[in-house]
Amino acid sequence: MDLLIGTSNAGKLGEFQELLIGVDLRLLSLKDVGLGDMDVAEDATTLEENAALKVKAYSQASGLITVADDTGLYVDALDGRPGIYPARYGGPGLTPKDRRQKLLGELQGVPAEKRTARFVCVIAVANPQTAEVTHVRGVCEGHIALAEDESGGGFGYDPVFIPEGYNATFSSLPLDEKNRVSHRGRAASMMIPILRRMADEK
Ligand code: ITT
Repeated sequence: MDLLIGTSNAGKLGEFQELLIGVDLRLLSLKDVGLGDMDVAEDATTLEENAALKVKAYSQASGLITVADDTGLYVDALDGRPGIYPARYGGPGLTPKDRRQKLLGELQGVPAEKRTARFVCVIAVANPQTAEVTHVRGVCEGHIALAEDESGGGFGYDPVFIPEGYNATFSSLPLDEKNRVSHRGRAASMMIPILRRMADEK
């Protein structure tokens, strides 16, 4: 079965490709199907609705079974900000590094034990034939580091997020290790049986 990975974020795409190794699917990216420039307005108020908006738009445009995710980052000391829209945190035109610096700046003076945070990832799958959308949700607890990890790995907020049980940020973990404990990895482990069933029914 062909499966379209509906994301324009290269970091997410790489993680999905690694997470789905060993599942008997032919993975396609938006670029592979000529939808590399397609933009979907994410204007809903929940991760589930935003994931559904993406997955429906990409599956209808491609005619393919599609997965997409919407991810939030919730920092307790900031009353849950960045929240559902971490890609927009700090305003338009910022780089991911600018947004991380903004987050560290807002947390200046907050001690390590009060920097608790969690990533929440909702993965949705849509079948264009039935228009059916199914969601799964994965959570990764952790805390925001005191400073940016300059090791260069990962994407987005990885250089400032330390998952529970680790002394290192997501940036410095090998991808298979991040995927074992991450929000996206946990959601994917629930999504894989659903994808296998869809492939069997094809
Ligand atoms: P798509 O909608 O095309 O998938 P996006 O980057 O806009 O790409 P989101 O709307 O889900 O995706 O935004 C999530 C933001 O949180 C974005 O800035 C990401 O860089 C960041 N993010 C998501 N997953 C992350 C992860 O596993 N580690 C670090 N940052 C992450």
